[in-house]
Amino acid sequence: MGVVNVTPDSFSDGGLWLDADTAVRHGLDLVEQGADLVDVGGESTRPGAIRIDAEEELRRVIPVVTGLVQHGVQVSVDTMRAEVAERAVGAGAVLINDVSGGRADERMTRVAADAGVPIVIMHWRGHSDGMQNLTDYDDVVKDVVDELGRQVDAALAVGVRPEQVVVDPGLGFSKTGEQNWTVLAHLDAFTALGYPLLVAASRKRFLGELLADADGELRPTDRREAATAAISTLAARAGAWCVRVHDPAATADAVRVVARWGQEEGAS
Ligand code: PMM
Repeated sequence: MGVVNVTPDSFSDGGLWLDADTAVRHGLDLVEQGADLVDVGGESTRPGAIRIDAEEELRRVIPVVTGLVQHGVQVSVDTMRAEVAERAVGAGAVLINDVSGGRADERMTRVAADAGVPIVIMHWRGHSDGMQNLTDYDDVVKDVVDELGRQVDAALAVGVRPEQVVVDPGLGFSKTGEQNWTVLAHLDAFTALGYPLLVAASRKRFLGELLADADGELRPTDRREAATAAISTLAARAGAWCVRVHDPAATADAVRVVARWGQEEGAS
């Protein structure tokens, strides 16, 4: 899954694809690089981000979804708003990616149930302006799996079918850098939920921290690609169905390597 953030303020590509034509061209470029899906979002979820209104989100997202669908691209919509999801699916989006996993807008799961498209249920404790104050866990893996399981149950209760569900641990959402690493090392606990797993580590701050220079200066976002590809490899190896990345070229190759490696193991 390649990412097109139609936002002025996303942490790694904010402001680059704000114009709809530029965003569509970028989406096509992601497909060229090997992305099977292009995730279009109009609202930044970076820590501390302030929400925009629905009208502005629709204005940013719908023309880009429409443009990419016209080019035959499989589009997912990254939104916490049922109205945006509904309009995007109407414009041809094939997947709803809700980072709040149905918790920000109570109508979201019903929209997904009615539309019949897959929905990403991400582990989520609260909006971006306060989420980094919500990082207390007794056991981060167990607690995140349990809470995510409850979010899935809530979606199923309003009519989302099990085969529509994709789960995501939500790296960086109400999680410290250390907690992200612990979650990544235990992806088996998430695949055990029995749904396809999406992992979105691309360029996130914890990679900048890992690769910081001797003065503690974080590695800039545009130089976190090799680390992102390494995580894509390990996540695919751990059974992830999808990895969400900003620059798919290296990741697309990495997942092919993992698939080929796995075939060999299956044959022996
Ligand atoms: N992270 C971001 C945005 N959308 N969607 C899913 N499913 N999982 C994530 O972890 C996730 C997401 C924030 O990153 P961005 O600003 O680079 O898009």
